[in-house]
Order: sequence, then structure tokens, then C-alpha cells
Amino acid sequence: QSAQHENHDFIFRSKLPDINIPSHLPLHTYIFQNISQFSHRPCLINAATGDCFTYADVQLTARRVAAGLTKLGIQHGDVILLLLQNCPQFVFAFLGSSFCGATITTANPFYTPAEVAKQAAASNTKLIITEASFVDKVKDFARENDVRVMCVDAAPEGCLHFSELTEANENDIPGVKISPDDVVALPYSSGTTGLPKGVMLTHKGMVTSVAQQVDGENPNLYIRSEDVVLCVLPLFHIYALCTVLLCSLRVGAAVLIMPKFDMVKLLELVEKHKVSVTPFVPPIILAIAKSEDLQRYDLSSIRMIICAAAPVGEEVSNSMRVKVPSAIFGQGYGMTEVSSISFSLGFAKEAVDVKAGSIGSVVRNTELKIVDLQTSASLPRNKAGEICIRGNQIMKGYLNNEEATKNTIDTEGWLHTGDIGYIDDDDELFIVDRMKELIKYKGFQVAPAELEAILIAHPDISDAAVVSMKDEVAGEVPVAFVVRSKASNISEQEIKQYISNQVVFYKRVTRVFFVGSIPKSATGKILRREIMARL
Ligand code: 4UW
Repeated sequence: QSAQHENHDFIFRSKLPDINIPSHLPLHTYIFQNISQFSHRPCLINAATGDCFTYADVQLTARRVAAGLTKLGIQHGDVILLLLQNCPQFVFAFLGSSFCGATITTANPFYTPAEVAKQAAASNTKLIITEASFVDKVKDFARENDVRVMCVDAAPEGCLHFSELTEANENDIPGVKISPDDVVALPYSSGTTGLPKGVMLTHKGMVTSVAQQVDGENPNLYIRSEDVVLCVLPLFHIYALCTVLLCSLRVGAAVLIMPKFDMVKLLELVEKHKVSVTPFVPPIILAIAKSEDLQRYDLSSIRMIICAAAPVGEEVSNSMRVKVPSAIFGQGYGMTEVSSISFSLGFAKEAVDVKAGSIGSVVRNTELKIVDLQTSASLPRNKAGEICIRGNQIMKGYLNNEEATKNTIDTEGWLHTGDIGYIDDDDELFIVDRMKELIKYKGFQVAPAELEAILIAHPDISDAAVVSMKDEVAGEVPVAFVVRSKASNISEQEIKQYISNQVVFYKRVTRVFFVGSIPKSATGKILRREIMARL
């Protein structure tokens, strides 16, 4: 259904018809809109403990959390930082915050204290919800900034406990008037360039994204109430938050929450809970494809294997198809700033065959165009260019960063993804390259600018550039090109250690190459392509 506009834009749309999306509703209202059909069915299963919460339990707990947050002084528009591994409390806090009109910012619990502090400060966090084992990471920041810390497990001295929220009276839930344009989630992403930035996702945006995936007569992603959906991907990332969690809740499926990836545990859980939908990232697909443990478990309950967040090799995908023949294997493609951009129509209720290597078709109620990198003209089928996307689901902008927002969403409302791809004759989307700086280590974001800033701060380093290098296991890894200061002979090992002390494990540089200068454009931009060509 691509049509050439009067202004000659080539615009591509889903093969599925547009649907009516209730984008005026607050996210929690929309998510629980059909709850009467499945209120006594399992909603969250905590794999770590075996605890199971029904839909009625989850809704009630979320309302209590909202009342409890209000009692603590959290108001409409306030930001709460979640520093949690996957656990039911993550979900209670997220939904409870939505009920109050507050905003959840999500951080990786393995971040270093400096990384958490940066995000907490930039987002003006009022409350940090975490686990006892991570309290040390936030203690100093919390004390210096008068921010309260709450734990979901045992609360060390000076911390609040999550029961303060869950024991509140749900009837004290605040009567706030939530606007569809209020920010409900604030994940961090470096986008196409620079440092990590707060991505303002609104109630309307998230409702739209969930609806695009699971609503309609013929949903693009056909999950239903009988499904058990595995949630092993981290909930702090948009893929798990939006597609795994919120889409499942909308349709009444059970979400099996796993705190972290462990192959044997995962296989056991699939067999025990008859998991039917498994959203994965390429390194997990690779690990499963190579696993010797597979034959010992009954995986025949799996009917859908979703792969997204980074490129996946065709060989790996094929071996997955052979090893789990009961399942449809397909890809989705998304971005923190948009959530889901495309999804395999092999996952639709009326499924269609899709090509190997395709990342799916653009979601419904959305426009997609491919623009020429030089001329910015929109391109017809089979021509590669930058993927741009326009629809109600895209972010409102980057928090307190108008310039980055302007550089990402143009005046006509098109969000520029920084990915290079094309649409083929059957409306399938293929990614061929990435033009943005972003490095994806096992699907995790690594922003070169962040590492470059750390490197340049070292007295023995006069200039530095960080680029992506291909890696069989991680997909990509960051490597540094470094210009030593005069008279310095700092070693590769010392630089690696210096970085490791300051960042989460996947941002560690795996190699350091010493060079005489960093190639830059006339305007001072690092010529990353030129550097990568040397690898
Ligand atoms: N193939 C190649 C892919 C692919 C890919 C992403 O960390 P972010 O910002 O965000 C994500 C989000 C993934 C996602 C969200 C919601 C959803 O429904 C879904 O489908 C299941 C997936 O990864 O990184 C964004 C960047 O990651 C790359 C690409 O460069 C993109 O701009 N990427 N998916 N299938 N590359």
C-alpha cells in the first residue's frame, strides 16, 4: 500500500489496515481495559520464587502503590528511578507510578555508581527504588541530593521498604488528571549521536505502540490470554518493557519473570510453565542454537520466537528454526525512541510467510520512508537509505535537550532512526547498515561519546575515538583509538582498567589502538567510518 504523495514522497505503510487506537486513555487504564475477561488468570509469575499474581492482584497492588507513592509525596510529573533486575515489584512500581501521573526512569542495575548518579541527576529523580544489594551504588548520591531510597527486599538502615507502598489503602489513590501527552516512561538512549538522553515516552505514545502490536481483528503480534510469555530480557529496556510486558498485559497473557539469563534454568522454566512466546535478543538465540542441553527438555510449547534489538545472522536463525520446529521464528525491529518499528507478519493472527533476514513489516497506523543519505529525498522500493518513521508512538522528545530532539525529529514529524535499510517488493523491511554512532553489545546500548569523554578526561590521553568492532558472541564490541599525551606511555591495559572502573561491563573497551591523530571532518566530527575501515 505504498503511495506517492502529492509532494512525491514514497511512503510505506503496513499491509494490515489501520485500527482505532484509544490514545486518549492513560496507559494503565488502557492496559487494564479488558481485565474483566481475565481478572483471575495469572498475570505475573516470579520464576525466582514461584509466586503467581493474578490480574486482579496486579491491578490492586498497582493502585495501592499509587496511593503509597502519593503518601510519600510523589506528585504528578515527579520522576522515580527504578534500579531493579526483573521482578514483580518492577511492574507494580511502573503501573503504580502511571496511576499517579508520575514518570518512571529505568536504569541498568549493573551500572556503576557514577552512571546511576548521572541519570538520577539528569532526570531530577525524587525516589530510587532498588534492591538491598545495589543500595551502595546510590547511597552517596541519595544523601547529597536528598533523594529517598526504597528497597524491594530487606531494607538496610535509612532506606524505605516497598511494603510502605503495597500496604497503602487503594482508596487513597490520587485523583490526578492525566493528559495523553504526560510522560509515563523515561528510558535513556543515546539515539543517533552523543551522550545518553532521557527519552520522553508519553501515555499516548505507549498506548499507541502496544495497540499497534497486539490490537485489532488481526493483531500484528498475536498473543492471547492463554499464552505464557517469557520475560528474561531486562525490563529497563524498551523491548521488554513495551513489547514483552505491556503487550502481554493488554491481552491477558501470563508473564514469566526471570531476573537474569541462565540457559538451563530457562529451559527448565519453558518446560515447567509451558512457555509459548519467547522474546529474545541475538546472543540468547546464538546460545540456544549452540546449546547441548536442548534435547533434554520439552520445548514444544513454544509457538513464537521473537528476535530483536540487534542484527542476527541467518545461520543462527536457521539453526533455531530446526531446533525448535514448533515455533515460528521471526524478527522485530525497534528503538527506544519509538518502541516497535516493524514486526514479522509471521506473528500475525493471520500469519503470512516472511523472508529470512527480514526484520518484518512496518507496524500499523504508522508511516515509514527511506531517505537518500545525500539528498534526503524519499526512495522507492529496493533502494537503501535512512529509515524514518512517523506516528503517534514516537517520543515527545529528549528531556531538556531541544537540540538533540530537533536533530532527530524533523519539522514534518519524521523520526530519523540512524539505521540504513530498504523495503522490498513484498513490503518487508531489511536493515543493511547503521549510520549512527551507537554500538550494540548483545543488544545493550554503548554510546561512543560517553567513553570518549571518559578517555579524554585522562591526563595521559590527548584525543580518543571509540568505534564498533564485529564480535561473534556480542555482535559488536567497543574499541578505542587513542592519542597519547606528549611524553606519556600509558599502556593498553592501564586504559582498559581505567574505563572498567567507571562503566558497566558491556561498555568496557576490548581493544585500545594507539594512533598519532584521530581523523576528523572540517567541523571537528570524528570520521568513524574511516577509523572502522582500519579494523
Ligand atoms: N536488527 C538489527 C534488528 C534490530 C536492530 C534493533 O536499544 P535501542 O534504542 O532499542 C531497541 C529496541 C528494540 C525493540 C523495541 C520494541 C519492540 O517491539 C521490538 O521488537 C520486538 C524491539 O533495540 O536500539 C535501537 C537500535 O538497535 C538496532 C538498530 O540500530 C536500532 O536503531 N536494532 N532491532 N532486529 N538492528
